Amino acid sequence: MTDDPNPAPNAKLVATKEKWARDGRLLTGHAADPARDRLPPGQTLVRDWPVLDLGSQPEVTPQRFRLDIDGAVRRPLSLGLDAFMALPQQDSVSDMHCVTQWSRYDNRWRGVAASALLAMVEPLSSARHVIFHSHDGYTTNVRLDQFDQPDALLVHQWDGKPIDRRHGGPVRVLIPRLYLWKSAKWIRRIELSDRDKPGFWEVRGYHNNADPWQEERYG
Ligand SMILES: Nc1nc2c(c(=O)[nH]1)N[C@H]1C(S)=C(S)[C@@H](COP(=O)(O)O)O[C@H]1N2
Ligand SMILES: [Mo]
Repeated sequence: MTDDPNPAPNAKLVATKEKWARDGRLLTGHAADPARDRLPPGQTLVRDWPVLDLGSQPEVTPQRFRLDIDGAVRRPLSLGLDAFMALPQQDSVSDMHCVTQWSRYDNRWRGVAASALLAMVEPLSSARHVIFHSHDGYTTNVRLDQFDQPDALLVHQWDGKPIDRRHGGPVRVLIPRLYLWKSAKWIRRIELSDRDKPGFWEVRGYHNNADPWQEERYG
């Protein structure tokens, strides 16, 4: 599923972020209402788009690209890049909120709606959770109802251009109403499950639910 050899995550970066979780860095103690407050508590607006990863940026060529959607589904799906691009496309504008503090407004995306992919695989009635698996060995988890939202997409364009390798191209997950660590870059596999499976940051002190307006940074 992942690149072989799978590079070890940057130990110093991981240790720093684990310490932030222990310290409760950036917590204001005030929840906010997304309908009134566009900027979640403790966040700072940026104009550029920072790059965050575990220390490797896998090269996923069009030939290597494959997206599997499997687990608790009636019709597992495995798509090459051409088949993925041939699916109905959706344009969307949304904000990004990273737990390390930055937010970026009005990102223009193009991709395939999560709801369209879910309709194709037909989740079993017992499916409650989604686990994303990426080419760099990264994993992250959300509830199925958090993924099955109109603004959740598998994106391949940002601002009218292909998403570059640093930002998880050719195809990454985008779930704009959760902290950005839930949006897996270099996506390889989407696993549906009856059971929750906390991912890379979720087992290292980061919140399972990750709602920025509730300051669900750590937990
Ligand atoms: N595969 C993969 N996806 C990932 C990560 C990662 O290290 N590997 N980092 C996460 C984190 S912590 C953040 S903040 C965002 C950063 O996305 P960006 O580099 O495009 O800003 O990607 C998320 N998705
Ligand atoms: Mo992050």
